[in-house]
Amino acid sequence: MAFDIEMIKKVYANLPAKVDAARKALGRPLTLAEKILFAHLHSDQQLSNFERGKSYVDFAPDRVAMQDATAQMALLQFMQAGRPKVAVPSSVHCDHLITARVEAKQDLQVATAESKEVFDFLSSVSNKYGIDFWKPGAGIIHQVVLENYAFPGGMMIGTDSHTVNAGGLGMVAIGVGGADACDVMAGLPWELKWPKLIGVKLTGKLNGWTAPKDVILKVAGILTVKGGTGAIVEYFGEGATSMSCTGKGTICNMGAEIGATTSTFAYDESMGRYLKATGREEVAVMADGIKDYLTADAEVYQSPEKYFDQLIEINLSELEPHLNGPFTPDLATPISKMKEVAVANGWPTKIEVGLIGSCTNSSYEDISRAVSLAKQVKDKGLTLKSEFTITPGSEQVRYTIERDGFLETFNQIGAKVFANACGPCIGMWDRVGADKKEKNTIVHSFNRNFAKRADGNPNTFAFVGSPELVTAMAIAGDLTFNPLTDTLTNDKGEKVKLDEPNGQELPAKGFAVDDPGYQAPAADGSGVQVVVDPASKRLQLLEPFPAWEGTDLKGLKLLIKAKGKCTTDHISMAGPWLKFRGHLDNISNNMLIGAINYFNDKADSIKNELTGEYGPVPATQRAYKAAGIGSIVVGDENYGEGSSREHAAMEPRHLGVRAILVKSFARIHETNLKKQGMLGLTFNDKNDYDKIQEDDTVDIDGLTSFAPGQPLTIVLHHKDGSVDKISVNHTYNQQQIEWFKAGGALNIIRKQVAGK
Ligand code: MIC
Ligand code: SF4
Repeated sequence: MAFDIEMIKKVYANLPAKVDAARKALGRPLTLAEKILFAHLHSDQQLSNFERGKSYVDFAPDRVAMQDATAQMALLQFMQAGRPKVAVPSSVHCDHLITARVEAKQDLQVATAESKEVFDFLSSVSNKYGIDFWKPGAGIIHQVVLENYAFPGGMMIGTDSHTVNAGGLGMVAIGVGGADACDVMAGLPWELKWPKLIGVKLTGKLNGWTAPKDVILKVAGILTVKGGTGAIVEYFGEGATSMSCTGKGTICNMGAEIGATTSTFAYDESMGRYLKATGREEVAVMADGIKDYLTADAEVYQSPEKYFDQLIEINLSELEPHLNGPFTPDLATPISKMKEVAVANGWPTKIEVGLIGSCTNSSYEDISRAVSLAKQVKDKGLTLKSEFTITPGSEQVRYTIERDGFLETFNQIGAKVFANACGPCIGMWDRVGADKKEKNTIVHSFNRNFAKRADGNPNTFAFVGSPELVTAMAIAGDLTFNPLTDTLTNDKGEKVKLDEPNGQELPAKGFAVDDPGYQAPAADGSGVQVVVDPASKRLQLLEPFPAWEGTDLKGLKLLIKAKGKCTTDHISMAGPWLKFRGHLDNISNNMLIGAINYFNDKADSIKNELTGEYGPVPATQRAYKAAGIGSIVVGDENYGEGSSREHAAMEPRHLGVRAILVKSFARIHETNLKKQGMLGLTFNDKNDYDKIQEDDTVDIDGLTSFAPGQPLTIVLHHKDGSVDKISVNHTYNQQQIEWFKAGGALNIIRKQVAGK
């Protein structure tokens, strides 16, 4: 049965007329992404020929998805909005708070006890406000969404950057911070800058060792972690239609790693098959009925260069398997070059662990292809050289692969099956020996590989590849092994080659599941009490942030000038800190502890200008706050890349940082800052980054006439008495300026609701 079928019917009933109106207004054929965007304009938003990368536009998304680690803040904010029920279908998924330690069952029991307070909170808030709740063990948000909620042509936002996964089923699905989710659940429009469009034409057909993952690994290599910023990536061509729906999901999922707003594919037979296999034939039939509207107009794919801002072409028949890494997902190396590159760079070549699964790569097809390699271990007299783990994406996938004997095959070669949860992908991996910080290599089929991400060890070199390649590499235990050409030695001393992986797109016997872990909300939740213990270490009700004082900001201290990559993991680390995601004051103790101080190249060691001593970032900022002094954070390119977590914006806000000044921002983080009433500024001249000195006192001028498109001025008072004035830009529109003035967007919603 499909969830919220009435909502989907309504979307499909209105979509064609909206698309036709947009085509007429623009007077040209439309891409798929444009069709979905135009079909979801908010009712108060006038249709116009929006300027890509410039116009702010209001949308009405069809649904909201949240995962446990971000849902806490999203729902704490929603509770303040004063609405009785969510305005659009919404769901909460418990997946990030489960540590992978021993194996699924035991780990799940421990996590359920450890985070009981948080799960109970999420369950009761969901129950009260009409939100679908997926219990711990049900699966990872994006896989559960793909199996149950995603539908072609729909628009969804989710409080996780990999929400984009649903593009595999033809959606425009976008990762946001909790405050955005809160707005949409409260029935308000959702604002996004009209995106640029990148077209990726896939010719040829995947074959042999190459998998959908290699498409996105290749694209990441081409576009880098910034290259998709502000754009929707639309994949098309014969290579797209010949690929499975879940494979498309993998490609869209990792589009987050190139900073893309989202990625999507046109509705095709693979999506129809997937919808049917997951019990949603009704949706497939409806989509078939309007299928011309769920793909671009024919002219677009015939002459894509006319309609996309950038065009990339990849021939799948020639595409090689890739491994991307270490430490960044865009460092792409084709497997045939890995030996040379690894040796030249001195990367440790012994593979300690291979990990498959996660929200990115745990489809039935992925697992069946990986198992076809695992089978060869016994058949060919080999032994598995690395440790090997599997993290299924959902209970439905886990149950089905168990039924079909795949888990048994993995068990036979000594693999470990972890819970259906994020686990090692988000640092919830209690890896034995990681605390020794030894240099070592792991390969995985997840999407991110920033330093410390999986096991907290900064010396773990993590490489990202397809599940089948990861399996082969784990069998060989060697990063220089190329399964396409190299042989392994078996127990008889013979040289053997691994056969190419093969698998099934969908289970021949259909999917099955005993208990999917779903909990429906109460029909009338008004009587449900949500209790937050004031003494709790894990949950804390939110206090409104103070409004802007109405003056320019004078005498700010430089908190930190961050050097190089500063992702949301550097700003608000995950792993052990995930447990404080519902407690703003406690989680603020991790603020920027991973960022590298430009002046001493150390993490979490900055000069306290009041004492002249070096100390941790959070404690220093708390000292400034106690003294009533504001501060400013300076950063490099693509600051805040890597996730949707709004804690990275709320923590500085809570601790009294007034502005973040960087060379450039990642999209979600910039919006999160604005929503929380922070100033997010960029250097007009990037070289001015070099003018910032450690002992500077900083003024921000121009705020009393803060207006869209008007630069602000930053005055740097250096210690030697000299002064530098620099011009800084911002992208605030009028509405966002109001958020800043009110001290945060939520303060405005709260007033609106109170006024009613
Ligand atoms: C991630 O993959 O980094 C996460 C953990 O899923 C984050 C969300 C979070 O930090 O809770 C994301 O991608 O947005
Ligand atoms: Fe979870 Fe990793 Fe997917 Fe994020 S990327 S949702 S942490 S599995």
